[in-house]
Formats: sequence, C-alpha cells, structure tokens
Amino acid sequence: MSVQRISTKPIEGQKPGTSGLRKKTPVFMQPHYLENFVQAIWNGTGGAEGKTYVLGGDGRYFGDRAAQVILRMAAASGAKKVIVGQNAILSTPAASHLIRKRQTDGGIIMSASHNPGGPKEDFGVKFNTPNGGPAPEGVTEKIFQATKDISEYLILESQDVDLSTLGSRTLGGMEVEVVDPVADYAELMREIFDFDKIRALFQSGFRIRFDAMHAVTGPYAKAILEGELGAPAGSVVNAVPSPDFGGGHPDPNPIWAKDLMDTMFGADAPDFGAASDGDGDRNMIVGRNAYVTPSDSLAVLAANATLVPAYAGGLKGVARSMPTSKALDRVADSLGLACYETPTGWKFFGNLLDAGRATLCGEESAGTGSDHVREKDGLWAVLFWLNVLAERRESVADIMAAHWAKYGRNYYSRHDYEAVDSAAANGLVDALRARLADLPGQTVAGLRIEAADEFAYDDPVDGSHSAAQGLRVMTEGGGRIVLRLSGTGTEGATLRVYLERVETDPARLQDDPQAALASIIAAADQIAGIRERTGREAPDVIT
Ligand code: G16
Repeated sequence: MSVQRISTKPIEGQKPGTSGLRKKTPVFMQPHYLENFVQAIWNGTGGAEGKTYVLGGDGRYFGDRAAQVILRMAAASGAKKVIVGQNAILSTPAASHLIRKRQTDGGIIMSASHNPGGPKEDFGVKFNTPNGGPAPEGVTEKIFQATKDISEYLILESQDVDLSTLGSRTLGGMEVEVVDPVADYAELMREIFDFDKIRALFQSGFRIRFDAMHAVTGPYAKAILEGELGAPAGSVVNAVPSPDFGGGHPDPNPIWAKDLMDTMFGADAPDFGAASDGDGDRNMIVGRNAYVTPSDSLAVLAANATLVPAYAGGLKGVARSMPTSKALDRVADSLGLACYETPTGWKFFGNLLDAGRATLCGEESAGTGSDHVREKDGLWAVLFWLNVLAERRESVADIMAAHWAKYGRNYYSRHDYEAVDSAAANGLVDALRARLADLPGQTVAGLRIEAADEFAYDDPVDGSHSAAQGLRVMTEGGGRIVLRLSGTGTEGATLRVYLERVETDPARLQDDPQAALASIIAAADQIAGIRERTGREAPDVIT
C-alpha cells in the first residue's frame, strides 16, 4: 500500500453553508471534488497526523464510496484511527455522541440532511469538532481557505476496507474500528429518560406511529421504541434506510410526511405520531388531530423538562435560533431562565452548551436538542415527548391547549420559495436591507411597524461576531416578519419568510395559523415585494 500524492487545483464553490458542504451528488462525484474538500478539512484543522476521527453518514447514495475515499485519505495523512459506523452508517446525533464519548479529534458526517438523496439528488460532507458539534464559522472559514490554496491531496492506494463487520482492522498504519451505530446512542437515551415509565405507557395501550422516512433513524427507532420500550411491532414505519430514501424527501414536515399527517388526522389515529429526517437530527411531532410546530414543541419541552430524569434539577438556560418563534421566550420568562437568540445553524449553540449557559435549544426548522450531544437530535425529542406523555397522561392536543392557555400562543409559519433565481433573491434582500431604516412608523397591511433591522450575533462566550443573519421587521402587538436566504439549498436560492404573531387572550385563540397570520403574510409581501421580485404567486412549501 503506497501513499499517492495527487496534483489538484482549487475547485470553485467549496464554501461550507449553514451545515457543511452540500451539492448535487454528481458534483461531489466529479474527479477530485470530494478529495479536495477532505484534504482541505485536514489542512484547515492542523493536519490529520496522529488524530482519531469518527466517520459515518445517513446511508444516502455515494456515502459508501465516499467513506472508502475518506478512510484512504485519513490513512495517507497519518491519522491514528477512524471509528466508523457499520456500513458507514451513523445518525448525526449518534456521530456527535461518539465524537464526545471517545474523546476524538472530531468527525466527518456524510449527509445532506433532509435534502433528497440519489444519483441526481444531494450529497454533503460536514466536519464536526472535538466537542461533537458542527464546526463553528472560524473553523469552516479556515477549511474554505484551504480549498482555495490546495495543490495536492494524499490518498492511500488500497482495496476497500470491510465496513460490514464489527471490529478493528488496519488500513496502512491506521486503525479502522467498525462499531454498532445504535448501541452507544441507545445507552445514552437510557441515561436521560425514564424508560420504565415509557414502557408502562405502551403497556397501557398507548399507540405511536414513527415514520423514519426510509432514512437513518429507522434502525435506531426500531431498536429503542419497539425493541426496548415495547411499542407494538410495526409502530416504526419506513424503517429501512435506502440510498434514495425510497424516492422521497426525508424532511419531517406536514408536506413531506403527508402520510403520517393523514394517519394522525384520520379515523382511529394513534395517540402519537413522529418523524425524523435523512440523518436523524430533525423531528416532527404530531398528536391525534394536533400538529405541533417545532417552535411550540421546543417551548413545551422547556416547560415540562423537569419531568425528565436528566433535566429534573432544572435547566441552566435555553436557546433558539433567531427565526424560531418566541414561544420559548415566554416559558423562559416564567421560569426565570436565560434565553439566548442565535443565528440559524446548530453550530451557534455549541459555545452556549459547552459553557453551561444553556441546556435545551431548538430551531423552527424541526431541530431540538440538549447538552447531551452537540447536534440536534430527532429521536431524543420523540423520547422527550414520550417521557412527558408518560408522566402527564394527557393527549398531545390537551397539552398544547393548556400550554397556550398559560403562556399565550405564538402563531407561526414559514413560507419557502425554492430554486428562485439567485440574482432575483439577492436583489430582494438587498432592496429590503436598504429600506430597513425607513420602515419604523409606517403602516403596512393595517399593521404599524415598530422596528426593523438586520440580525447580527455576538457570541457571549468567545466574542465572535456574525453579521448579516437575516432581516427582521417587528410590528405592533408582537408580530414579526423575518427574511433570509437558506444556506442549505443546492439549486438557485431559497427564500425563507418566517411569520409570527402572538395572541395572549385565551378567548381569541384560533386553530388555523395561516388565517391568524393573514395580515402578517400580506405585510411581508408588500414590504419585500415577494411576488413581484420572485415571479411566484405562492410559496413552494408552507410549514
Ligand atoms: C441545518 C442547520 C440548522 C438550520 C437548517 C436550515 O439543518 O443545522 O441549524 O436551521 O439547516 O438552514 P437554512 O435555513 O440555512 O437552509 P440540517 O438539518 O439541514 O442539518
């Protein structure tokens, strides 16, 4: 086995986005594309020499090939060891846990998360740091710089490593340890939650439907929900990960998990429904006839956290991304907890969790997590809900109604305009940015604008500054419009419009968020000229 030095040139566009480098799979499969980026990870983080990494992914198309390339490159650059999930499978939260538990130098996760997979769909590579979390901006910037300076990469000439059987083997001078992807994660969940209580809930006849969306959570959910907790066989559906996620879009929201929504709103619905995404870090929660928005779910978990053994002593603080609704803030206020507002991207929670300032965090984009790992965690959120339900023995709908009656309801929706012409999307944002200072005092669609700004974040732990993190327009009565361009899309630009309004009068609570938000939606369109500038009459996805 010999180390090959392959000459290469910088490839345009290898700047990691909100969560790693995501591109169409054929782009990643181009000669040198993956190799350049992996070499840049080593070069941008002080080299791979003597280091130990975790490697895994969500099983999407090309992941098995990419794993072999990454292993050969790690060996060629002198890494000491790589811990790999069997068949190169690891959910994102399980990878985060392994990175921490084994005190490694970081890990590489091969996933494009909730984006579809397949020969013509999406692939992605993300580097996580030794704390188990996504690399912060300072690190991704160094990796990006390294992609621009690259002139060669190192790769071992060798056969494929057997990743299908557990145990250790060597590749060149490097150890490759193949581990069960589920075991360590299941053990962690057992430490956090009251499994006996949840088991008793299932024994009482409680029914769950967990839709793994043909993605990585299937084996985890089968082992934990059906295997350990006694949910009836068949409770976990679409449980076998497939390279193209069964041809579907593994994004747990009412649009892409429509089957689950239909079941939960149909006759004889189970008590509880849930779904997770491609790499297992997102979650969707739905009760019988009751969809719970991610923002509301986060607030409910914070309000009920002390029912869970690991959080029984109370939370240190909570955090949410800026576009996430302020339902969490109301709970934090009432519990006297610090509530941090960060830019979009799980990486921004890392410092708060590491510093012990926050225990629980979450995002409107279906991500919820805690300080147990440094990624959001889909199945953990489902177990959290189950633990709460096992204690309260009320329906999801009743829990939501009681929550809104106590804290008020933050109506919330996100409207996505996908694959918009990039110039048009940037033009829209630039034009609105230029008008922000003039907006306060104006009345649009019957709403008086109180403030408008562009969100920037100063990390309270390391003092780093992140500018241009979304445009915000605040209206009277606690209304809010946020606009930003997605950092995870792979085609054109995706414009995200986040809409929120608060109702604190229990007598005026209504069911349909779109109706409750009608004036906010109209104001957003008028203020930003969405229809006119994008040429779209309606959003592609409403969540
Ligand atoms: C990633 C990030 C999240 C972010 C989401 C959407 O999630 O980790 O923090 O909220 O993307 O980001 P954007 O609005 O820029 O598309 P995931 O699940 O895709 O890794």
